[in-house]
Amino acid sequence: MGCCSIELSLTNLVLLGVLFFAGKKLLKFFERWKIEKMLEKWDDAPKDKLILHTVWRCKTLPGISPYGMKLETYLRMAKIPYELDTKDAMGPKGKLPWITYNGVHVADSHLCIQFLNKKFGINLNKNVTKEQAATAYACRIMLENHWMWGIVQYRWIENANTISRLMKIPTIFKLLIPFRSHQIKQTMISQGIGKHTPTEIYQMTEADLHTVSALLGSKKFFGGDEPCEDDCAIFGGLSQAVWGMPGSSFEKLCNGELKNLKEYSERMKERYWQDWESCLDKS
Ligand SMILES: N[C@@H](CCC(=O)N[C@@H](CS)C(=O)NCC(=O)O)C(=O)O
Repeated sequence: MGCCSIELSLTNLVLLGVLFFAGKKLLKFFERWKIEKMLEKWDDAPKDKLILHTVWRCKTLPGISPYGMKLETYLRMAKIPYELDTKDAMGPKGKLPWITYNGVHVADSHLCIQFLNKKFGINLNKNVTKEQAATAYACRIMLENHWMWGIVQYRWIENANTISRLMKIPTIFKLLIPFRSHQIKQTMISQGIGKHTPTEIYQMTEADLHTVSALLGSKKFFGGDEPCEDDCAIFGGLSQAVWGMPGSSFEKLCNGELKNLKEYSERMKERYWQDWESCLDKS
C-alpha cells in the first residue's frame, strides 16, 4: 500500500510538472498573440506619422523612463515631429520605449535612433571630435547599463512608493508593485549587482555620477558648445537624478558636489523642453 501511494504521488508530480510546463507555454503563446494583435493595430497608424510609445507623463518630469526621456529628447534634437502613445507603452520586446513609423516597429531606444538617423538622414555628431563622441558614448553606456541599477534599487527595491508618488497609476498596478519589486530583485541578483548590499550598490552607482561629472567638467554639453547625439541619453539618465528621485543620494549629489550635472540638465531642458511644464501630469 505504501509503495502504491509513492507511485501515486510520483504520478501526481509528473502530472503537475506537465501542467506547469503546458501552462508556461500557453502563457508565452498568449503573450506573443497579444503583442501581434497590438502591432497589427499600429500597422494602420497614419502614413508618415512617427508614434513614440512610452510611459505615462509624470508629476515632476515628463517621464520616469531614462530611455523614454532619451528618445523623446532625441526626437526634439533631430526636429522630428512625433505623436505620443502611452496606452501601448510596452513594445514587441517587452520593454519601453519603442516607435512605429509607416508600418515599421522598432524597439530599443538606441535602435530607434539608428533607424531614424538613416530614415531622415540625421547626424547629430557632425560637429564633434572623435574624443568628444567617445567620451559621450562611454558616459551613455555607463549610465544606461550600470548607473540605472542605482535607479532601480532606489525606486523599486527601497522606495517602491515613489513610483505612485511620481505617477498616477491605476490601483491594480499599485497592488502589483510588491510583486514587481520581488521580480526585479531576482533580476538584479541574476545580473550580479543584486548580490551587493544597498550601501555597496549606492557607492558603485554614485561613482558613475562622479565620473560623468568629472568628464563633463565645465563644458556646456558632451558635444562641446552644442549637444551631440549621446547628450540625449545622458540627459535622459540625469533627468532622473535631478527631477525623478526625490530624497535620493543621487538628487543630493546633483544639488551639491556634482552641481555641474544639474546645470547641464537645466541647459538641456531649456533647449529642448521649453514646454516642460505642459508635459507634466498636473492632475
Ligand atoms: N535598452 C533598452 C532598455 C529599455 C528598458 O529597460 N526600459 C525599461 C523602462 S525604463 C522597461 O521597459 N522595463 C520593463 C521590464 O524590464 O520589464 C532601451 O534603450 O530602450
